[in-house]
Amino acid sequence: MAASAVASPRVHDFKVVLLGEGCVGKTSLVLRYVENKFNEKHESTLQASFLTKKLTIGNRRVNLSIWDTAGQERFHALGPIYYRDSNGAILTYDITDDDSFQKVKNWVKELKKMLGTDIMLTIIGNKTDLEKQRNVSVETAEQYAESVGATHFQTSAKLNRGVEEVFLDLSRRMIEQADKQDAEKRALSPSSRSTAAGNVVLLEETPAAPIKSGCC
Ligand SMILES: Nc1nc2c(ncn2[C@@H]2O[C@H](COP(=O)(O)OP(=O)(O)OP(=O)(O)O)[C@@H](O)[C@H]2O)c(=O)[nH]1
Ligand SMILES: [Mg+2]
Repeated sequence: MAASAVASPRVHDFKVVLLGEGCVGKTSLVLRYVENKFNEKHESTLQASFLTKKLTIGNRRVNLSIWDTAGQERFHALGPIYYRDSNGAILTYDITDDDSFQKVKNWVKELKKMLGTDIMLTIIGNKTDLEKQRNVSVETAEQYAESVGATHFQTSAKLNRGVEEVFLDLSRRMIEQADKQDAEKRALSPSSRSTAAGNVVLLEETPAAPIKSGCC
C-alpha cells in the first residue's frame, strides 16, 4: 500500500490568470494553447472566461484553471476577483503597442501590492508575426521583467509560436513554489519541530567540549 502511494504522481491544481490591455491577444493565447485554434476577429471578452488544461511534467500532474480576463478598462475593477488566490499570472502586451506594455507595468505593481511574492509572474510580448511594426524592444521588456522577478516570453498566438513554452515554464515555477511552501509548512509542523530540537542538542554537544578546553 505504501509503495503504490509513493509511486502515484502528485497532482497540483493551479489557478492562472491572464491580464493585459484589450486586444493584445489574451483570449487568442488561451484558445491556441487549449484548443489549438485561432480567430482573426476580435471578440472582446466580457468580464472573464474560464478554460482548463491538464499536463504532466516529470512525475507531476498539473490541472490548470485558466482565467482569461477582459482587457477593457471598464472591467479593470473586477481584476481582484480573478487574480485573488491565483498561483500564476500571465501579463500580456502587444509588441506593436507601447501603451499595452505600460499597462503590464501597472498590473505588476497592483499584483505585487496585493499578493506580494506568492504569485509567479510571466510577461508575454504577443504578435511577434508583426515584427516590422514592433514598438517595444525585446531588451527593454526583458530588463523590466527581470527587475520584477518575472520571466519574459515572446509569442505569436496566430502562428503558434512560443505559446506552449509559456504555460510549461509557468507550471514548472508554480510546482517549485508549491514544493517550497510545503517544505516551509513541514518545517513549522510540531513533529518536525521536535526533530529540529533534537538536532540542536546534538549540535550543542559536539562543539561545546573543544571550545571549553581551549579557553580555560
Ligand atoms: N497578428 C496577430 N494577431 C493576433 C495575435 N493574437 C491575437 N491577434 C488578434 O488580435 C485581436 C485581439 O485578440 P484577442 O485574443 O481577442 O484579444 P484580448 O486580449 O483577448 O482582448 P479583450 O478580450 O478585449 O481583452 C484579434 O483580432 C486577434 O485575431 C497574434 O499573435 N498575431
Ligand atoms: Mg479576450
